[in-house]
Amino acid sequence: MNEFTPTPEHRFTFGLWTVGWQGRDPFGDATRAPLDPVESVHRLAELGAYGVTFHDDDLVPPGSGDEERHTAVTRFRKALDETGMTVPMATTNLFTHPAFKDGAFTANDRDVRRYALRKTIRNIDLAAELGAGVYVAWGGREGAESGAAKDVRAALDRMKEAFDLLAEYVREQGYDIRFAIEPKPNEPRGDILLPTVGHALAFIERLERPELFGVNPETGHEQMAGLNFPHGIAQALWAGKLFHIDLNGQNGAKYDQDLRFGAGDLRQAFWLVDLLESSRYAGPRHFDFKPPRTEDMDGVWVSAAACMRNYLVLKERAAAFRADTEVRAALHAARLDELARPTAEDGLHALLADRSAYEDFDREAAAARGMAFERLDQLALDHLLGTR
Ligand code: XLS
Ligand code: MN
Ligand code: MN
Repeated sequence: MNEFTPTPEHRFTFGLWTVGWQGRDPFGDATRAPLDPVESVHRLAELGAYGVTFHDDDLVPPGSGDEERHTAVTRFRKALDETGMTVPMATTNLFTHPAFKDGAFTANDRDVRRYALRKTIRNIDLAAELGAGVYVAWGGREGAESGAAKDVRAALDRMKEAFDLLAEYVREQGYDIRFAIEPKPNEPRGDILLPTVGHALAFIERLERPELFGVNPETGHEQMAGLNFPHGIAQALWAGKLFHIDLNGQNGAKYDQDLRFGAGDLRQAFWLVDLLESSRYAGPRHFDFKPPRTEDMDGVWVSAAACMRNYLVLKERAAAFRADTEVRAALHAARLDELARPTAEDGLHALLADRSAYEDFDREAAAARGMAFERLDQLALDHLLGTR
């Protein structure tokens, strides 16, 4: 045991669909056999995880009758009891069945929309039963490939209607559940609604009960849109809306790679861990990755263990960076403490009366001041590389 050994206190969680991914992609068949959720719970517990999450269909095979459903849930519960694993989050599969080809809450077909709501509500009951506090909603197929096919404003009305109904349901049942909307710019649709953290945050404010809604940003999804993930997370934290997070790895703007955490953009992963730890984000560190289809089952568990290890290594590296006295001096030289100070705490009238703010302001001197960011960033890189 050392500081890089995961334990349940670290609150690492995994989707059943992550380690359970069989490696089916648009060009190739499955490379791995199905994985029993009960085995996933045991293996992940042995690796030091805190919990698992699931789509309804990951746990209860689609098309199951009541008896099969009961058996699947009972076996799963037993595995949770035996291992002490938790279920902090659950979500709905509204994208695999062909009925969802044009979306779920925003499908043009009204009967599909009503079915999607009922399917979601059914799994919210199970989520509540298993003690989940967060319900994730990823709008996988809420989108379009062509312009006239989707009236985006009408679709957003339907999306709002769906979330308002779900919030009403949760309230009526007295469930202690909040929703986390997961943005993604594209894939499997050409364009998906609520494509980024920013779009989702703005949408939430239009809901009837915005306090019940936050975001579940995924590393690779923001990076697919060319965005800076730590910046998106910082804004979600700033808004009090980081209800959950999907950690993984991605190499820039391309298909959704879902690499293990730490693969892909390592520098963004470093700043992300620095941010989550320094902001004291209290939610689970949830991995939504796909062990590449090149791997056999041994490779799957290696990949899952590496997600947790990489998080802990980066946590140690970020703490070393923050504790370094030279870094503190560099932060001061880069005037981060000045950014933390309000711009006009003396008020509007004092600002207007302050000649040094405008009439006597030495613009050329300000322009000539270096920001000293390069020294600061090189110190960060040295810490990340382990050379400090
Ligand atoms: C797919 C999403 C999905 C959600 C849960 O890209 O990441 O796995 O996290 O439905
Ligand atoms: Mn993804
Ligand atoms: Mn995800």
